[in-house]
Amino acid sequence: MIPLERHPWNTGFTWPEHRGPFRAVTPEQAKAYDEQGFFVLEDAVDPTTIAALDAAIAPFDREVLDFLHTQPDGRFSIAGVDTVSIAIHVSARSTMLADFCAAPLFADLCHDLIGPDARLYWDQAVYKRAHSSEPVLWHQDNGYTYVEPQAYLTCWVALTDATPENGCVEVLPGIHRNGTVAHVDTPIGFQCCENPEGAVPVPVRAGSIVVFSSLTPHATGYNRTDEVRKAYILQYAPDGAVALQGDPARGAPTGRVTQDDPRRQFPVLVDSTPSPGSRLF
Ligand SMILES: O=C(O)CCC(=O)C(=O)O
Repeated sequence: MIPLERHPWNTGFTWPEHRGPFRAVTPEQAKAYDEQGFFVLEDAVDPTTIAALDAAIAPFDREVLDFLHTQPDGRFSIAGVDTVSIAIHVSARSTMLADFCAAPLFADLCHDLIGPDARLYWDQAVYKRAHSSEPVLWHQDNGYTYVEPQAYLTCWVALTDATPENGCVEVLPGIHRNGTVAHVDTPIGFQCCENPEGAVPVPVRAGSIVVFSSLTPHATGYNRTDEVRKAYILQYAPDGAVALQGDPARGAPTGRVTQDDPRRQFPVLVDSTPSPGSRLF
């Protein structure tokens, strides 16, 4: 295993093993999640729903592209008209997307991999533009915003086929078990390693979901094709999760913000019961 440096705020982490009983995952998938930090739910979302997601996200992606076109060089943070467009918190603006995020499949995944009480923590559509000019660098999701508990759940829903040619997810197995590692802040995003040995490309068909931990280092390469590669990314955290504020290079966190914004961080599982009705708009 690559000896990546620990994040300064990561002291005393123990990976929570998943022992069941399970509702959505097989024992083999739970084992893969525990040992490798990821697995794939093949063809989990039907083509009609994928088309509906694509249609629901389209105006938000258009809005992001219009905004990026007003920015110097068409760029804002890691996004750019010639690289990747990222539409965040779209479930707060679409009943269809909110319902999708609260669907029984995700409530059951939360039950299996998060615990009895879970909320949507974050959702975003990430569209890698045709012939994109940059990769998404190797990072853990918890390397961007440091959340506690550190281990939350990312579901990368492929809206188009994702291949090595158009920038599918690549993961680095095993690292997740040590918790959050140190990241450097580069002009094109946070980075925890470069060209790591043992990286695994995860090509998937549209409708499949790459399920991985917030602690699983991952990256996506260039899109070398003529078509946009589309993904809708849903993240779930235990109820009561907090985001730590501050600069890890400058010492201890300066604040803790509970992740329970009712507009976009609604409960999906309450006391092990799916809770789509508890969304607020
Ligand atoms: O979908 C992508 O290209 C990368 C997305 C990603 O790594 C993320 O949102 O953390």
